[in-house]
Amino acid sequence: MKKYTILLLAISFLVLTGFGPCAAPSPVGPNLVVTDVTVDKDEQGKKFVSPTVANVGNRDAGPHHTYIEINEAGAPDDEKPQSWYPAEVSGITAGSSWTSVIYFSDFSAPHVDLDALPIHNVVVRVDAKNQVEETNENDNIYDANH
Ligand SMILES: [Ca+2]
Ligand SMILES: [Ca+2]
Repeated sequence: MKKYTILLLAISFLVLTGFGPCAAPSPVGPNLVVTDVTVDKDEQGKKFVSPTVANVGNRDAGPHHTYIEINEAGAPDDEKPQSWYPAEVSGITAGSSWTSVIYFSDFSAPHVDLDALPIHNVVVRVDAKNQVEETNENDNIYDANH
């Protein structure tokens, strides 16, 4: 009887520490993440931003919206967004990515002259309306100066 008690304790220990047969399987679902953001200008000197969003999950992601903001670098949080652009994305299959070129002139209601800014704070909010159920919802915001 004592032998079985020790065996049960050993199995319980393995299960609790994740080595047993009840270890959590890898999560199933799409996961959208921003993998690249570039800010550049074309031959006419018009500035644009080009975000890339990858689906690093193992299921396709359906239609969703990704919001892109451009702010003056160092602008206080309560003054953001100073300008924004809502991108409609039809979907991103598992393992592939979406990219777009958005001219600064297409951003809505800029409170600042975006083209004149020497440094731009670019914020990308992937799946901003949470239309896609992802395995990780905490890696959807990109925020950096360019
Ligand atoms: Ca995500
Ligand atoms: Ca989501």
